[in-house]
This record gives sequence, structure tokens and C-alpha cells, in this order.
Amino acid sequence: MAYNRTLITAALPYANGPVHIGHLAGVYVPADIYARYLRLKGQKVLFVCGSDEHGVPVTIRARKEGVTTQQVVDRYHELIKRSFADFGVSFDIYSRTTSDIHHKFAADYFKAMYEAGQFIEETSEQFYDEATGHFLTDRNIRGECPRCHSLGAYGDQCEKCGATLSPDELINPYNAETGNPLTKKATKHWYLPLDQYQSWLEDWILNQHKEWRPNVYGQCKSWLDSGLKPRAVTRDLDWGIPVPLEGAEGKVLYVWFDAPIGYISNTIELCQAQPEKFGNWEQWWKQQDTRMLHFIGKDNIVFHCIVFPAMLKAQGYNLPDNVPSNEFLNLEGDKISTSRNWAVWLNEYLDDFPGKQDVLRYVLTANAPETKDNDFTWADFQARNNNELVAIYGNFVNRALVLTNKYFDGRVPACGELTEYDKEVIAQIANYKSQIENLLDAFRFRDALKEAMNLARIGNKYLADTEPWKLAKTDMERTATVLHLSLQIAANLAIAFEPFLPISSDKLRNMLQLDKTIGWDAIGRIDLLAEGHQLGEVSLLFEKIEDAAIQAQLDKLAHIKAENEAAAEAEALKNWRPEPVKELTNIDEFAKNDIRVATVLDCQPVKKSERLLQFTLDDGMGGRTILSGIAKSYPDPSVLIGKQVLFIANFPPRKMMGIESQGMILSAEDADGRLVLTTVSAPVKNGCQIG
Ligand code: B3M
Ligand code: ZN
Repeated sequence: MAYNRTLITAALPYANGPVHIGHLAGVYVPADIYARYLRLKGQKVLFVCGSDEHGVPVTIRARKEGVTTQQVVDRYHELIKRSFADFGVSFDIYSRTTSDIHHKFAADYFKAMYEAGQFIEETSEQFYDEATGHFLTDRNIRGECPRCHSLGAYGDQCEKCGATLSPDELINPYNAETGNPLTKKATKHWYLPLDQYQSWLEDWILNQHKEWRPNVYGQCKSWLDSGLKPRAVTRDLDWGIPVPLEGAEGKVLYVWFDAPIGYISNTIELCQAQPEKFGNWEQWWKQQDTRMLHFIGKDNIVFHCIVFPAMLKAQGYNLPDNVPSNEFLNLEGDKISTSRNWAVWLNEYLDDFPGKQDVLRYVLTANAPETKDNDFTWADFQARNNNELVAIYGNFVNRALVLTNKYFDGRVPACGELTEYDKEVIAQIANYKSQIENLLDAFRFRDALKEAMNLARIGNKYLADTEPWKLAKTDMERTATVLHLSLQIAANLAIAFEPFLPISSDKLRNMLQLDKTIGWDAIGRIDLLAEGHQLGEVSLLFEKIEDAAIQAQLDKLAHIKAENEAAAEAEALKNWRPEPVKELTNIDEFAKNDIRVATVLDCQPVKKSERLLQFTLDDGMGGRTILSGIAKSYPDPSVLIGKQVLFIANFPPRKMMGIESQGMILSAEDADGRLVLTTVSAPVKNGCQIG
């Protein structure tokens, strides 16, 4: 269908922390590349985003930091907004869901759906903390995982085994924050009856949008195949947009109901502020000749492809034309995590690599998790900077400009007669516009970037093959032609890279003094800089990144890993519960076990065994040897010599590794989960019985 404008939305990040490379790679850089590309083509674009300031994550953060939720969202909204601006993400508006416009518009949207009979009301039993008087959300409920039985699994997921859970499945659920046990209490909520949209969604997605990325299409299909159910769009929380109905006190709109409406309310905010530039908001949301694209991460697919479209359909809004969603980016082999501080935060990156925004944009696009999860490593970051940006693109541009300065006073020299090789190169360049364009139109950003770099490779090779620095000694006319063509290629690069590396392109445009009105359609042309055109000042486009800078990042991560391991141990200890008391016994049963005290005379590792220690004991009865599987807890077993320990004297002897063990020494788990010997603190007689 022909369209006249494109509305691009990028997922609204939760204002519960700074943004990191995973955000940038997954959503914001691809969305920005696309928005810039369309603008460069002269198309009408509206690029909308903002902070998602409701929901549980922000309230958890606030309680953790001991500040109000408002303070948390204020702080992170500003920080996130700043980071996006720093990295050249060219939103037309970056607003927030706590704005008055949004609160009012989202409440009105709910009300309109309510009045049109588009919700169902249902009372159900939900987990409740009697002590705090709060209903709990899935994420705030923890308990024992029903699959792997690790403690501390969340109501929606077990982070140990990865199982997707519902809070009802947890064994002994408790309030994650207070540790209080939970009960169930009845509460009324409004549900979006997704089942009523099932067949419409099936047709719309499965038949009409077969072109969506396989990961997106596949996820939608599996949701649809398992049958859609009504979904609650309200919650019992005190942070959020109040449900605009009588008798709904203490209830707010579910964050996933209000957040996507934020795309609309932010459009309204912008169009009201700048009507002459952006027109009427309704044309962006209701006119058929507007194309809408949602850029998101894969955990947001169901909300953008199923839930929000149902809401839009209900109220007669446009539907997305595509939902380009990425997989996840890992960091040095580990899942990026805000709570574990396992991330490269954009604000910290800029402190460490000032001015190098485009390097990160480049690496994240070159390695974008478009079809599968991918890994960011600092080694790859350094290699791509040094071997690609510096050695190919930067090197080519720099040589072309410096040589022009040297031989032609910084003016574009004349193009003389073309050789066969020149013509070949020109023919190759002519193909690049459609090559890059086809990939961008298919949202294949990493391949598109590769093609832009290939264009730089052509330039770099052209200079290496023609060697104008040698030519200049014998043939100034040929030198002029070579540099003339090289400068045209450099101008092509400034445009072709612009969606990807906007800051560098700006710099290169300045160095070339390239006419600002020259846009995307100029790619492939070799008449972008006229003979005699004066170039600007030359500086390096990219700089080498040294090993020390990379090592500093690796050290930082190693430090975080160590901190996380210590925190995980502390967490495990906190979640530890003693085994339930065994069934009743009596003194006679107990007395059958002859437990006594002995002093360790010697203790040696058993050869060829990682586990066993050999104890020589003074048991007051002539001595005995006992083997115990606790070697891992005692790297230096000699520390046990002289200690008094407890052992069972009447177990039958048993041979292990060729040594006879005459009983069993008692041990218990320490705070780190290691087995340690239970020792006697006040000296007692060797051989005396315990009882
Ligand atoms: N804030 C979830 C996320 O950051 C959510 C996106 C909302 S988009 C309407 O993953
Ligand atoms: Zn589990």
C-alpha cells in the first residue's frame, strides 16, 4: 500500500536504571538508523519514544534506594534522555508516561473501551500480604521453584533453571521484599478479552504479515496456537494511572496497558507543541496512508503484536505495518542484567570513551542480534574499531583528504581521462545505493552496514592500487584524477554511513564541505564535489583504541563478577532453610549409634582422590583410621591436627582406595555450603561417648 509518512516508535524504556548497550543494540540504534535513512530520503517521519515510568520495576528500585518512586523516575528519565541524545538517537520527542497529557489520554482510552463494552469484569483470588495490606505482582512473589526446587524463584520465572512460572506454582510463596508469607484475597479487575480477537489476529498476522521477521512471526504463531485468553489490564497498586471508574479506588492501569498508549500521547504532545512541523496527531494514528513501525526487543513481542493491536483495533486506530524485533545481546558471554550490574552503561561508556559514540553504534550494528542472541566482547569492540573503522574507512578518507591538501591546496582537483580500472570502480559504486537500500528496507541493518563498509573498502583499495603518492612524482594529471575520484567516494561514504554513524558523517561532511541538501539519492554519483571546490579542515575520523583501555574494561567486569558471586552466596544463605525435623525417635534408637570423641593426630590427603582425607585418631582405645570426603573444604588438612572431633565408632569397617575406614567422622555445612568437621570446643576425654 502506498503511504505518505512513517511513524516509528521505539519501546519505552523503564525508568528504573540507566540504559545499556543491550537497549541500544536491540531497539534504539536500529530504530534510529531507519528513521535517519527515511529522513535522508526526504520522507516524512515521526520518531517517538519516552520513559516508561509506571510498573513494578520502578517501585522496586525506589524501595531499594530508599527514595520515592517519583524521585527514581525523575532521575532516570533525565539520565536516559541524556544518553539517547549523546548517542545521536534522533527522536522527534522523548517524553514520559508520568506526563499530564499521558495520564489523561490513557485514562480516557480506558474509559472509551470500558464504555464501548470492550472489557470484561472479573473477581479473582490474588496473592496478598496481610501484614502490609498489599496485593502482590508476579515479580514480587518468590518461593521454591516447582521444577528445580531452588529457593528464591520469582512468580513469573525461575532464574536458576529458566522455567516460566506462574505464582500459583511456587512452593511456599512469600513477599520478595518483606519475606512475609502470602494468603489469597478476592479482588475485581478489568480484562481485555483477547480470545474475542483470536481469529482476527490470526488472519492479520499469520496471513497478512508473513514478511515479519521469523522470530516475531514465530512467537505470534505460538501464542495464537495455544489460544488467547482474557488478560487483566488493571492492577492493585498505588503507583500508576488510577482506573477512571467509580469503585476502583486503589487500582491502577496495568503498565502494559498504559505504556504503549504512550506512543500516542507523546505524538499528541509533540503535535500540539509544533503543529506547523508535525501536523495533526490523528493523521499519524488514524490515516490509512501512514505506515507504523514498532522497534522493540523480543520480550515485548506479545504486547506489540497481540495486546496493543487488539486495543488499537478496538478504538479504530492504525495497526503496525511491521514490528522489527531483535533478540538479546549478551556481554562477555553472560546475560546483561540491570540488577546484577552486568552491563555496559551508556553514561559510563562515554566517561571512558569520550567522543566515541559512533564506535559503539558501529560495533553494536555490525554485531546486532537480529536473528539470534549475540555476544558483545571488548576484544571484538577493539578489533572492529582498529581493523575496520580506523584501518579501512578512516584511513581511506584521511589519505584522500591529506593528499589533496598536499598536492592541490585542499581543492578538488580536475578529473582527467578515466582508465578502465576507474570505470570499473565507478560502476561498482553505482550499485551501492540499491544494495544498501534493499537491506535497510528489509530491516537487515547489520548487512546494510557491511555494504557501507564494503564501499569504503573499494575506496581504500583504489588508493592502495593507484598509489597517488608515487604518481605525484611523475604524473600530476593522473594524480588529480585519482584524488578527484577518491574524494567523490569519500562524499558517498559520508551519506551512506549517515544513518549508522551520524556524528562521523557530520564530521566528514564538514571536512568535505559537502552541500547539506545532498541526501540519500546521491549515493552512487561521482559528481558530488565540483572541480575547484574548497575542502574544510582535516582531522581524524577514528582513532586507534589501545590495549590498556580494553583491559580497564575487562578489569571492571571482573570486579563486578566477583561482587556478584559474593552477593549470590549471601543471597543463598538468606534463602537457606533448615531441613524439616525427622519423624520421632527415642533414646534407645539414638543410643544404637555409638558416637564418641577423638583427637586428630594426623590428617593427609588420600593419593589419587580429590575428595578423601585420611584421619589418624586418638580414640582412647588404641587409635583408629577414618576416611572422610571433605578434602575440598581443607586445602591444608594439617590445620585439623590437634582438633577434637566426633565420630561414629560402631559402623562396620569399609575399604576405600585400598584403605580401611573404621567409622564415620561427623560434619555439617558452613555458610558457604561447604562440609566442615564438627569439633568440640572444650577439651574432653578421647573415647568418651556423646549422649
Ligand atoms: N518498558 C518494557 C521494556 O523496557 C517496557 C516497554 C514498553 S513499550 C510500550 O522491556
Ligand atoms: Zn527452577
